[in-house]
Amino acid sequence: MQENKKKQILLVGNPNVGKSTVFNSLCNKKQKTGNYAGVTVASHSGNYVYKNEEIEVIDSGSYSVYPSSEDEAIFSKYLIDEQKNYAGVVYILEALSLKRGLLLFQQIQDLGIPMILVVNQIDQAERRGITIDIQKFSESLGIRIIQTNAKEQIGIDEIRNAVHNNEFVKTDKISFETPNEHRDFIHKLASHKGFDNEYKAWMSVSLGTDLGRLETVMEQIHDAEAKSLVPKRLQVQETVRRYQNVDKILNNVISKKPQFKELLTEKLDRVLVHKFWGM
Ligand SMILES: Nc1nc2c(ncn2[C@@H]2O[C@H](COP(=O)(O)OP(=O)(O)OP(=O)(O)O)[C@@H](O)[C@H]2O)c(=O)[nH]1
Ligand SMILES: [Mg+2]
Repeated sequence: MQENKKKQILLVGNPNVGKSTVFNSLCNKKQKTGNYAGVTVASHSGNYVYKNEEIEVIDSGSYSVYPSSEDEAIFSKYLIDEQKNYAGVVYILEALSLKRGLLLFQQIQDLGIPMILVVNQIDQAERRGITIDIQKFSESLGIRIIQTNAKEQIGIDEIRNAVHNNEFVKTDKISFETPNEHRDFIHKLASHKGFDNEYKAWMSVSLGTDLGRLETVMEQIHDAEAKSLVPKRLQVQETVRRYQNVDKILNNVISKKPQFKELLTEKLDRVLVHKFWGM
């Protein structure tokens, strides 16, 4: 992950969403991908040329904002501290698990990182009669959405085009609201540490000692509240709040057509509970 002239993009998303499949499709590679979580253990780098522009692609593999392994911690640091090295993140959502995917998406969005959003495995949603109102979805997230079936190369050129045109979007509206009881402290911390947004301050506290940040933060602040903050508890609090927010968005966006089997059951039910025929 060295600084160079090529435009660099990072593929990020939850396990098994199709990052490596998108990576292979973009770079015309035939590397093996698996259908179980954690197949990509270390980050992979590849290249492609589109309209005379050379793009370097990094497949982030497994990643979390709150890292639980060395690999994740290295990538996390790169994502936050080395923004000048890359053009943006291509974030992959899986059509069938939007809720889980949006959690990580909004965390990265709240860090002020420019992103392009992809909903992959749209064929799986169609197969199950699940409709995603892409227009509404896109409006509520404030970002354009590219739909792909990476296995069949559908939508891959749209990603290439969006990357070429630098359609990465950075929002300044943070979706995570600091809980009331911590607001004063987080506010103080953000200005003390010179964070350009409060979520970064929240995250530095929630990270605990992993990146050696908490000690320095707390030593400098001498705040009674700081000593009572438990990082893991803050992470849980954040997750709960974010899921409430994500649920609200998805309720207006996802609908499910009943499948043939379900329609049949419904018809049978109607016959069975009929006031004359049913008992
Ligand atoms: N039906 C369908 N399957 C897909 C699509 N994209 C990927 N897959 C399959 O989904 C599974 C996971 O894909 P990967 O590309 O390995 O996912 P990943 O995000 O790299 O997974 P990790 O590296 O383990 O986090 C594989 O079996 C792929 O063949 C798609 O658009 N449609
Ligand atoms: Mg992978």
